[in-house]
Amino acid sequence: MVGGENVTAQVPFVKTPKDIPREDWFAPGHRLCAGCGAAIAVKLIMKAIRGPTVVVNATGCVEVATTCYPYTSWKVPYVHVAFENSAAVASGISEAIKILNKKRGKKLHDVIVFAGDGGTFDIGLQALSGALERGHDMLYICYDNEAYMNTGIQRSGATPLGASTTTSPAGKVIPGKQQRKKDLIGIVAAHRVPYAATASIAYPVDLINKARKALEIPGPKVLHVLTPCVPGWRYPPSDTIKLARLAVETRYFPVYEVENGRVKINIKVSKPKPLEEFLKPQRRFAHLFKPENAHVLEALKKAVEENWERLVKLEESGVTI
Ligand SMILES: Cc1ncc(C[n+]2csc(CCOP(=O)(O)OP(=O)(O)O)c2C)c(N)n1
Repeated sequence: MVGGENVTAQVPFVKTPKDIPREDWFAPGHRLCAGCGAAIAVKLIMKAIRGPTVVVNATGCVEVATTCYPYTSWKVPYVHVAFENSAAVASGISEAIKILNKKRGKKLHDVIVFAGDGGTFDIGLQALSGALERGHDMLYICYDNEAYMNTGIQRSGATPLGASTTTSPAGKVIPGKQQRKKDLIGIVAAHRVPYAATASIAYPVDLINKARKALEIPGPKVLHVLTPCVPGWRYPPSDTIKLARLAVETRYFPVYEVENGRVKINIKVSKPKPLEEFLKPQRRFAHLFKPENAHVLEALKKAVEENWERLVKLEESGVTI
C-alpha cells in the first residue's frame, strides 16, 4: 500500500537558491493556473523530501488540477481524500507505516498533507486538531490562497478583512469581508506541537529548509504558506512572487516559526513598506481605496500592525504559546 521506495532524494539544507535541487517530485504539466502560488509552494516543498514519502491531498485546486485522469503530477504515492478529513487519513497512514516499519524493518516513510485554507482553517480544522492532539508523525501543509478558490472564490476563515469574494462581495451592502483572518498558527501552537511555522514562496530557501527541518522532527508539524491566487486576488500572473514578497515586506504575512512554543521571527521587517503596496495591485481590494471605505483600510492596517507587535512581544519575552 505504501510504495514509493524509489524516492531517494536526500536534500541537505540549502544555503542559496543555487543549492535547490533540480529534481522535481511534483511534475510540470498540471492544470493549475499560470502564476499559481500553490503550484510553486508544492513544487518547492516536494524538493525537501528526504526519502520515501506519502502525500495526502484534500480536495481543492491542487488536487483537481494535478490528478486529471489518466495523468498525475505526483511522482510519490498520493491519496486524495475528502475535504474535511485529510489530517485523519494522514493519521491512519502514519500509524500504519509505524507498524509496517516495526514488522518488516522497512525504511521510514514521511507523510505530508497538502490542504487549502478552506480545508484547513474551516472544514478540516476538527480533523487537524485531533491529529495534532494525538501526536501523529506528519507534516501538514496549508497552502493559503485566502478563499475557497476551486469552487469560485468563496470567503474562508483565512480571507482577510475587507477582501471582496463572491460570498463577501464589495458593493452597496458591505465593503468586502467583515471579519478578520483566523490565527492558524496560534490555534496549532495551542496544541503544544513541536514545530509550526509560516513560510513564503518568495523566500524559497527559508521555505525548503523549514519543510526539511519539520520532516526531521518527530510528531505533528504544521507549515502555513501564503500562496497568491491570480483569479481570486485578481492580478496579472507575472506578479505572484512580487505579491508574495510584498506580503512579507509590509508585515501583512509575518514569516516566523514556533518551536516548542517559542516564537522566532525569521524575516525581520524593521522598516515595513506601506500596506497599500501589497493591496493596490489586487482587484479584490480595489474598493478599499474609495473614500467611503477608508475606515476598512485603516482597520486592516491596524490588524496587520497589532499582529506584528504581538509576535515581536512573544519573541522578545521568550514566553511560550
Ligand atoms: C464537505 C465538502 N464541502 C464542500 C465541497 C466542495 N468543495 C470542493 S473544493 C472546495 C474549495 C476548497 O477550498 P480550499 O481548501 O481553500 O482550497 P482551494 O480550492 O483554494 O485550493 C469546495 C468548497 C466538498 N468537496 N466537500
